Amino acid sequence: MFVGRPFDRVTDFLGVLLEERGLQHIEIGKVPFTGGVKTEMPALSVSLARFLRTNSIATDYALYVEVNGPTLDEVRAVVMDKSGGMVWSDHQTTRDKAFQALGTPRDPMALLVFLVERLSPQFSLNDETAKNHSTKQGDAFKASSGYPSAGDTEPMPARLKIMKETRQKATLMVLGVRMDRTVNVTSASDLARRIGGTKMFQAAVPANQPVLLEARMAGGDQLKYLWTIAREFQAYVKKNPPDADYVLYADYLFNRQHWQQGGVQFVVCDRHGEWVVVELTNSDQEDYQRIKPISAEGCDKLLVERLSDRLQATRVVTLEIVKVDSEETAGEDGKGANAVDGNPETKWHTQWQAANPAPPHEIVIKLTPACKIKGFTYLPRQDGMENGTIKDYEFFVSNDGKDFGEPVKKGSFERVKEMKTVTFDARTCQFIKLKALSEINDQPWTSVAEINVIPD
Ligand SMILES: [Ca+2]
Repeated sequence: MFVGRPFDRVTDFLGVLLEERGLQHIEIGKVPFTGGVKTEMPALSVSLARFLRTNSIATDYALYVEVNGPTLDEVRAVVMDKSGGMVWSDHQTTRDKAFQALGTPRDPMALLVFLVERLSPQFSLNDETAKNHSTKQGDAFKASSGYPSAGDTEPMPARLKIMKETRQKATLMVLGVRMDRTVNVTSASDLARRIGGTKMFQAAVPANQPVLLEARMAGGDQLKYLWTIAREFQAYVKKNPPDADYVLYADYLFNRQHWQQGGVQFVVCDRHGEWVVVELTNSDQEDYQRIKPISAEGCDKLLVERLSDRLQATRVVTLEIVKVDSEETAGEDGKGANAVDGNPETKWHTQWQAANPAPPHEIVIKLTPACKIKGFTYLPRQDGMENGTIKDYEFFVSNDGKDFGEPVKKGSFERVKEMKTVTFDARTCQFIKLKALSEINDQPWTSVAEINVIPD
């Protein structure tokens, strides 16, 4: 028990130090006691005894500590029993050898460590008692500092395990994607669609009314920021039980010119508001460096990959265009990269304005990481036109991007707009190539809204 200024950081820290030495049943005083300042030790003791007799305490003993002077040249401590009987007192100043040994300038925290060393024998605290110390004060200290406590993070792996086991039947709802202090339905829907696309959860449904959290970054401390978001989101979910097994909140900070500046934070809670995944990623990390997010789409991609990693679900494969034999970039935005941007509205289209090169046309895509795939999907252009829609095709895989050998599959697509799924005996590869031999109306073009692979 300490009688100090309530919620004072120094008082809290002293509690943590004593707890770490093995002291049990520590409480921080709620009523401030300031009677000692500028009085002599005997007067301080009288005044503290009076305080204890008028303010009953929940513990057997009370500890009062002062660190005084502009250069912190004095430490005074008094331990009394709950009825005000003196147990121990200590008064250390710059005249004392042990105190001098602390050197200058003195740090208040170092003085507390010094005090705890002197106090430990009074409570029979030693290395043995320190071994099995409680973490209550430490947890409270961390929570008030904004960082997670062991009590916060320890149950999370068990919850994650449950989420892994039940995810095929579980629903996950995106309650908000916050960017630049705003949140909207479209970004939540986009992220939900991307998560749904990975088949990590049975369904990912967007909320109609996204939640705008208040948490703000302070002092550039991303970890603290993440946990501020986590706590605020948890409070929201507990107050507003969701119609889903899991809920997700994302927060993106990005700079469209400089990918290094930013961070992606996200929190997944179960329907009771308990944390399952609390994650951040920034330019110090491999996935961030690889994806280089400068847009909401990039941040979505990063988040989905992280979530997938945590679930150890079918790993999300990143597709990247290596080359296309032809692309129209003047008459429209028909660049090859549009075939793997995750957006069904954009497409790769071979050249049609200045020239109309004849098929076959081909697109080569790199997979990161190399993985075992058992098929691919082809989504034809989704607008009202058919130009470029593939009829006959050959599909190849390769480890080095040069030698593609014989096709692993060849066939003909039907004349429908729906996504086509082609499967074959699973192959490990790093590169794929789709070769379009003909177009459904025998025109010279090829177009692709999206290509994706089906991991084994
Ligand atoms: Ca596209």
